[in-house]
Amino acid sequence: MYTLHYSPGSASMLVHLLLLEIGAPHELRRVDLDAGAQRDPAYLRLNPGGVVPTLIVDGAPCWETAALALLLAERHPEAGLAPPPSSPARAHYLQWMLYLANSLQPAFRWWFYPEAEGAEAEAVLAAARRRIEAAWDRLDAQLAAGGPHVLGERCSVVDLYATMLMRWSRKMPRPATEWPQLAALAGRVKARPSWQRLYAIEGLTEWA
Ligand SMILES: N[C@@H](CCC(=O)N[C@@H](CS)C(=O)NCC(=O)O)C(=O)O
Repeated sequence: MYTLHYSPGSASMLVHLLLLEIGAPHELRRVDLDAGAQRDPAYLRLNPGGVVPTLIVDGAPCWETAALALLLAERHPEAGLAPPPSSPARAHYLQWMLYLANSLQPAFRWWFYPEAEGAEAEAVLAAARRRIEAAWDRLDAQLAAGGPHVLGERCSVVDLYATMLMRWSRKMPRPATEWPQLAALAGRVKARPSWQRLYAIEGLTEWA
């Protein structure tokens, strides 16, 4: 049994999607980010960064979205959401997971939380936008060369991760869906029962 501390539509979405894909028994605990519940001392004891997600695994709190996604795929290989360690696709799987985690997701953090004012904030937002759009260029090219999923024929954690991040761009000047291959990938992921169940459970409506 896992327990996921989550907030609708946030980074916890990937972990929630994976729990649904895998069919792993889990409980959900909503963290009200608008009310600042992520900074409650009790929550900070679980996640000292004061962010979601936190996943309780065998009684221990674990955090960092990408790490949780890698962990779930590893603990539940029967779900077939990651190439096995011995497979030739493994290197590219890790490469794209780390690219999304290190290059793309942090740029969204700057976009949503520039931690600056005035002209400095404008500069942070412009840099974040450049970084995000460069990532869409790279992912779109990968899909054009070897799609329909990022790793080829089979849907993997990478596609779910990329689609969560694409969703975050929906109100940006150039949302990810302006890139044709990315729009096609988003359509495929959104058609999955896990995506639709997550929308119902988290009460999401935008970008359905
Ligand atoms: N690197 C962390 C970032 C998580 C993160 O930034 N979560 C956001 C929601 S998408 C959050 O909890 N924000 C609340 C806050 O910063 O106060 C991860 O991937 O888990």
